[in-house]
Amino acid sequence: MKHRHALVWSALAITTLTGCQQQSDAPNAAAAQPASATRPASDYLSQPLVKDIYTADPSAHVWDGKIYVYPSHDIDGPTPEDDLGSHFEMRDYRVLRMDRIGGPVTLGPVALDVKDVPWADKQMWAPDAAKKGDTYYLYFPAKDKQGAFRIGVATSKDPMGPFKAQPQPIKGSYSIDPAVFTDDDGQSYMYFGGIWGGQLQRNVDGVYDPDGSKTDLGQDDKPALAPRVAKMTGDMLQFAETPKAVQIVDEQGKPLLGGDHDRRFFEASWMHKHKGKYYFSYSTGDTHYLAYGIGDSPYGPFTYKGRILEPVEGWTTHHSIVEWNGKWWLFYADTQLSGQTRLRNVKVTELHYNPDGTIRTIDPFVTSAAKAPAAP
Ligand code: FUB
Repeated sequence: MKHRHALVWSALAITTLTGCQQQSDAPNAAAAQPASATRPASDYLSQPLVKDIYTADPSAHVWDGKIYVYPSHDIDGPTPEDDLGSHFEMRDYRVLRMDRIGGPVTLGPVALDVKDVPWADKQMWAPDAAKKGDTYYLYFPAKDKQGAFRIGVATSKDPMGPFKAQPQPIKGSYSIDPAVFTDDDGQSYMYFGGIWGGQLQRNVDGVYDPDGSKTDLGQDDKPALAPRVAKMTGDMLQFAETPKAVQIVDEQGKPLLGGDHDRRFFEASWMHKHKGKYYFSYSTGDTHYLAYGIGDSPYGPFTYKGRILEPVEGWTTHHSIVEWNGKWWLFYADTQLSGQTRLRNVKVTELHYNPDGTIRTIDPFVTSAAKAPAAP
């Protein structure tokens, strides 16, 4: 992938946060290329939740009053960067736990390793988790032995894991970035999909075409590729229906077009419910925004409403939104610790709604004006 922001920031590299380099246990991270902060810490709206490993794609949940974050575990592999994300070579997952936001973060041991997933070959990308009864479910995308992304599920009685994987991926699953939302009536839905390296465009009919497009449909004036949603079965292990397209439309009800890179879906689905409305949020990928739409049903359509987060440092942007202690929180990631797109770090900041239910756009950087002392 082209790495617009990281290229800019790496040119500015300064080394005020080398503590993370000493603490990091990311395999080969320090050896391959010394970690280095790219700006003063005070430039960033919030600070990394953990510095011992690199983490991204944070899916946060509140269970029994505690906050659990299920991130990707970034490592520094040998593969050069490309537009398919081949450099995201993650092999396992580790879970973060907090008793309160702003408090100490517990980093769990390996919760699931690719070597323990019979069908998976590589690239354990952005996961999510769910709870039903006393069982926790870890949902994760990975490439199978044929190079096609599928979505797997693993279970545990402990939210920190270890999780035991099902022997096969979810039947009929494809592409990446599962996000599982449970509605007030107890029904769970999985949202998923991602274009370019996420292969959604190679699964237009749910069948993987290894020779399909590397990017998208290549039709800028046609509706953009849509994320997918499917009801989950009662046991949370399979789709209860064939996945459907999730429509994201403009204020006139027209689907966003493939050429509308500032607004169209790229990857990183998330669903949350606020005051009875459904909020579908996602990354616009190559334009680096977190965007959202609002709808009246978990299936959509969702009317595009704007941006949640302006571009972070790093190519990717991926998030989750949860309510904790009466406030709403955005979990996201950037590359503050490393300056490298493949070595990210997760963060959290408060999210605010406007009186009309829209979300106030967040700037991940602190502006000079905001830093300046108030005039006497
Ligand atoms: O972390 C690997 C991939 O990068 C994720 O699956 C995407 O959402 C993007 O963050």
